[in-house]
Amino acid sequence: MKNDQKRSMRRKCTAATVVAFLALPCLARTAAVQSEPASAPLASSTFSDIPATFTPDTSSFDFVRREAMIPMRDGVKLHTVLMIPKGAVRAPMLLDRTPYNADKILSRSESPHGDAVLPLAYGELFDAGYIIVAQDVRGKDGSEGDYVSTRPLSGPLNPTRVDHSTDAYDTIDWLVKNTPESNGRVGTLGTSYDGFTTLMSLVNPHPALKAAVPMNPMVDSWRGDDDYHNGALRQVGLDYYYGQTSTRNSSEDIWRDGYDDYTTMLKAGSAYDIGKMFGGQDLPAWQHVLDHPAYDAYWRGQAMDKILAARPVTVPMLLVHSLWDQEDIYGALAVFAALKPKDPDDTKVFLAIGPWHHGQEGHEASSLGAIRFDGDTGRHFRRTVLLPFLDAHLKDGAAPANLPVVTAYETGTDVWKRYDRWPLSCASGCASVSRRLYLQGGSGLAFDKPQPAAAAFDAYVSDPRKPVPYRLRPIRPTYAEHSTWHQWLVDDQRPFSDRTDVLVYQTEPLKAPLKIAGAPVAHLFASTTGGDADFVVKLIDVYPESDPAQPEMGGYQLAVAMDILRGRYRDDPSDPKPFTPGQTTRVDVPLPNANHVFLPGHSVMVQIQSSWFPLYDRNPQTYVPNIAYAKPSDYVAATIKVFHAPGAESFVELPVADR
Ligand code: PG9
Repeated sequence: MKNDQKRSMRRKCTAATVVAFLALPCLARTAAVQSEPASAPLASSTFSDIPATFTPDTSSFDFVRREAMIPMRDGVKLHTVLMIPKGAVRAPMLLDRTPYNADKILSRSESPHGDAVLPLAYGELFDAGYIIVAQDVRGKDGSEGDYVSTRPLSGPLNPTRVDHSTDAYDTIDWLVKNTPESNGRVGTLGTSYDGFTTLMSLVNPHPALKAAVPMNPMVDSWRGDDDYHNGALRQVGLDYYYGQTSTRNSSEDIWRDGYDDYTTMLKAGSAYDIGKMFGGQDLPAWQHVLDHPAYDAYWRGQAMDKILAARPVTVPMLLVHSLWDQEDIYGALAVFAALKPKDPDDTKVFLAIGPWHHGQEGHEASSLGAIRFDGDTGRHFRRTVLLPFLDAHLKDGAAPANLPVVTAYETGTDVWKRYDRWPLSCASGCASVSRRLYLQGGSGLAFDKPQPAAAAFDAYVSDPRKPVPYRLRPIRPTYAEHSTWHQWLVDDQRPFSDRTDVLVYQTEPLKAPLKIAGAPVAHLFASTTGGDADFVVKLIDVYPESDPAQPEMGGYQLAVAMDILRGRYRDDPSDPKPFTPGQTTRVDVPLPNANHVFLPGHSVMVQIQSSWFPLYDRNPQTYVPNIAYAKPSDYVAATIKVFHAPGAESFVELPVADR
């Protein structure tokens, strides 16, 4: 026992000697122990392997990690982590404000090297001399205060005097006054929610804010980002809100009994019923989503494109958009459309468009699902667009970035393009004019109007008891292990074209390339025997049956733009109204932007259906006040007709662009 005690003491001293100024007392104590008689008891206060203080030796590290609790104007302190290149002098700072745990974001691995500790993209920026700062937003993880998911600006939707705009301002103010290594210039950046906080930093920006990079930002969660798409509810949001808002540190994970979400959610019923299985009714953020099914003041008042358009554009920004963004496919381009007219001399608002899933620009990006690109497009973007943009605005005496207004990856041809505007095409009066691609009898699709003699419509039965899956089953929960949620937008659409409740129209193989650059819109003439209906439209590039270079891609059906519209909002997103059963009605379905070339030998396909489950909740097809609370008896099958007759010609307006 005594020998053990001595060994303990020796170990303790060995550890303590790591810190130079502890070395002497340690040796003295060792000597004292050795001179004591073997039987003398040791004082319990000295019997510990853990030194009173321990300072790791980080002298070989190439970074200094600093933590701060930064006070906001209401006294709440926000937990902030700074990763400073060792020896930095007049370095610019990049700030990411996040609900996803600043500590975790800035600790990819245990390493003495900043670029290994940081996520890939931040590591590259660190190597380029930036101080990387991450902050927990109020109410999450290490920060004090109350969390409100995508907290609205102070005003009618937020009774407090603090929001992400004031918190960004107060943080930047503190950073420039308390970071001696910095040059006093700050950039904000982040992806998704952090892209939203980046946009918020542009509302009454701090004078030291010199650049912003909102990547895949959440902008309007009703029109086309996380919660709804054109009024159709994205049920997968439940898992997100459960994880993010049931506890402060996101420690609670949602669970599943079954393996296939299609079965689980079909059995449960409405979106409210699904939430109730997990206590969703007690999560205010989820309930807010369910209780605002229409585009009311709640959503309009939070739409970041509208908020920013009402203010001057003073800070240069680089908006980043992913063409196959499974979460926020609407936001970045909506902000670009809203703000570009306020930047007549092209010095403030820039856009990058890549062939990515949500956030893929920050990672390795040479492919997405089965689709291969021309090299690592994420790296290309970060080196040739992101870094020059940030350097030009944040580094002392840096050269101008020489960026075009728009840097966009063209899918189909796999080349990067420089544009002076977005979209390239317009309705009329510009070089690239949009063209109508008409649905035809006999499953045809062509730029000519349908012949009067042909069948007037096609019909299908949409049955909410057998909704069309949004991807091949089994469908794993979005955030489950091995989920491939991130790539679902490039899934082969062939399995769905075989269903009797999916209409399919296809052109002949193309003889010349067909380029689109902008947002297609489907204009449908349709009727239903029900009181309400959803319309899903998919614009698809059908590959030739045989491709010797990539045989497995023979006949692949790659969606280049697809989306859903809840029919009750067809005329006014704020004012839903039922269908009159059997009456032909015009329904316009806006699709996400594409920058794509359909190559010769490929053909264009349009698929139309009335459910996309379980990503979107089922439309019961009986008109009820709020579909999220529909009762089992409300779900009825309906016959949907889509017309291609004179006077009721359904077509997709393609943003055709000159090549
Ligand atoms: N798309 C996620 C999100 C953003 C904003 C609100 C809710 C969810 C995200 O990836 O952060």
